Amino acid sequence: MAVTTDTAASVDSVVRPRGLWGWLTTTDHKRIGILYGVTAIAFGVVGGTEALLIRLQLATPNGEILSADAYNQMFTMHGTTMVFLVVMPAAAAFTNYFLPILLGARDVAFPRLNALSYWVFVFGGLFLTLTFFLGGAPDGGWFGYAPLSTQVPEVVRMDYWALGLIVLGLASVLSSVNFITTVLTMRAPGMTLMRMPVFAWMATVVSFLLLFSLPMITVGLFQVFMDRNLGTTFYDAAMGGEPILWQHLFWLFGHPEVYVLILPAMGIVSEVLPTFSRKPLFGRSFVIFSGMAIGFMGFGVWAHHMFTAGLGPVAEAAFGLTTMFIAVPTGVKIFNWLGTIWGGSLRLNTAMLFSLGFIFLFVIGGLSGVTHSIVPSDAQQHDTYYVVAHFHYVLFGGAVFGIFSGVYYWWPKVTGRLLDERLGKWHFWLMFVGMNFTFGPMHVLGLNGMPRRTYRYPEGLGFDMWNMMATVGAFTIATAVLVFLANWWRTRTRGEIAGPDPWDGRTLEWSIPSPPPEHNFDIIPTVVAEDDFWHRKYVEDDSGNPVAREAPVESPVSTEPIHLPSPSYHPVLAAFGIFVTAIGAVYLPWGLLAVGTGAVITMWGLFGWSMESLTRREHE
Ligand code: HEM
Ligand SMILES: [Cu+2]
Repeated sequence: MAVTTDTAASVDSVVRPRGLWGWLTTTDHKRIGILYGVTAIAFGVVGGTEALLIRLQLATPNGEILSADAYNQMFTMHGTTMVFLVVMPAAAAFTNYFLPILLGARDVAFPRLNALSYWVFVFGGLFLTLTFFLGGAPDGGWFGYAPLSTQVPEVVRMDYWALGLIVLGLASVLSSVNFITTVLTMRAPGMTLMRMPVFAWMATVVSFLLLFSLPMITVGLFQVFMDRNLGTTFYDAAMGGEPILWQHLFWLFGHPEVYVLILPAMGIVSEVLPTFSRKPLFGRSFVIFSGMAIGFMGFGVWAHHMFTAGLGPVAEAAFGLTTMFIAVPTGVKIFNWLGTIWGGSLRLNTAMLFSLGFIFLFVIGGLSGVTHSIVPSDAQQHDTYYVVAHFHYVLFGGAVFGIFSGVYYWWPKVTGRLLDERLGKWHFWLMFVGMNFTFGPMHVLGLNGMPRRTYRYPEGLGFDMWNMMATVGAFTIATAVLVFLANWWRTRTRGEIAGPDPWDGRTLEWSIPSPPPEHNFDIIPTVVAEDDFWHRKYVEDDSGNPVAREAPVESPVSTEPIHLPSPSYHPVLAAFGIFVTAIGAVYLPWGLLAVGTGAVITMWGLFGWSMESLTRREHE
């Protein structure tokens, strides 16, 4: 390999606790990334089980598995869980682990803030899930429309929902600030913005999206909470309030959010395709700029979720048009990916298959999305299974397939071992077939008029066969997930040992050992080109084909001491305080005691945190 790794660099002598305490107090971005990933998988099992229960209930007419009330909880928690507790943290796992490495940095800009955002996220997720055991889970749908979210204040379900999302939003704001600062200040010498890997770019766009969209829903959620508990009437039409206001605030966040879910997957695919096509990404700057364009335009299309709310012809025409336009940068990316594969020498391993599956499924989801931008068709499709088909092609076929592509691609870097390819291919094909069986028929169901969020349907409407197919598909997906978990289990001990660069990669993470040492780089690399690591290994011959360098470029060996952030329990403590505060807020007025206690714990955490930094950072 190209870079010397026998470490002459000495890491400074902060004592690092082992075991559970080590994980609780870690400030290492790689460990935090692993925590995010494992947590996302755990919540994925929860959200997937909810989906299976939904599908069992709908498998046959007049389903008897769930009551109407239980069904409402299931789809609400399924949607909320999948969006906020599975896909977002899975993306955060990759960003935490790889953003610093891709930039040639030793950590994120604010390591303890990073830990705080993880712990706030975990407690927010627990808080939301806790309600299953406290008299019922949220049941107002993942977009919590008023009055569904504001009525019945004596039942606490939607209080948990509103406060849970506020807490989760806080976690996302914290990590967004951290990632943006990291990108702006921590890049290795020579790593210009345009030389940043596309995944790092997409993570940056996502961070800005979150930073600008979360304040809107946070305000909206506080108003939901106040309407429920403090006698305000923001969303109460009978008292002069306006339920449509909630829809605006929700979708001003909610539409950018769908790009928060999909852009990381697009970033992953943009790393995987070049590696396994043995070609640089085609039209790299177009991929980056179209990602930014999607980010900007994502804020201008929110009302396409509200065409049936009666916004009037001008607004409907305007939002229909912006929605059609946003398909353009998306299409640009697809052509760039196809251009990357075109004429490449493809290696069809599991990571690559998931990326190709992503392109295929995402195109289907994108096209059905364009049909929603046509207002009269949307009026027909709205709240039918056609919409459910659309967003699952994007979220499952797109986001989840992209994430699995990243899992197979980066697993050897994180664990030092390769996932088994034979099991991986089983995983891919079962998931690909299952996904199409599950969500393909939903297009037909929707066009035939089956409404979404309905817990039962009578016989003889032409729904029966398609629903059965969808349920069989869902269990096929579940089988695929089991194959993946088995692969993970097997790989722990029997997986093939991966060298530092198992795929002949292009970017900096492949220049360091697998798994990387705590300090990532012995010497911070100096970057001279896009895909810098590739150019250290290859030169081009006269016809532009890569030829391996005879003597790979060696990095010098460092003797400088390396400072790493010290472990700290203060982030967990502060996050726990926020959790206690939120629980107290659900049970006002006597919950005020817990609100106060939680606030004290949080302040204690933050105070200890600020004291500790002065004593430990001797090198800066
Ligand atoms: C095994 C995979 C999955 C199956 C079988 C499945 C199935 C379903 C079903 C049947 C519904 C109810 C539709 C309705 O009544 O409106 C639903 C809703 C939903 N699903 Fe999935 N889903 C799966 C994976 C995912 C993933 C990965 C996401 C990613 C973010 C997701 C996001 C949503 C959302 C946001 C809703 C809307 C919930 C609501 O109406 O409040 N699902 N899903
Ligand atoms: Cu939208």
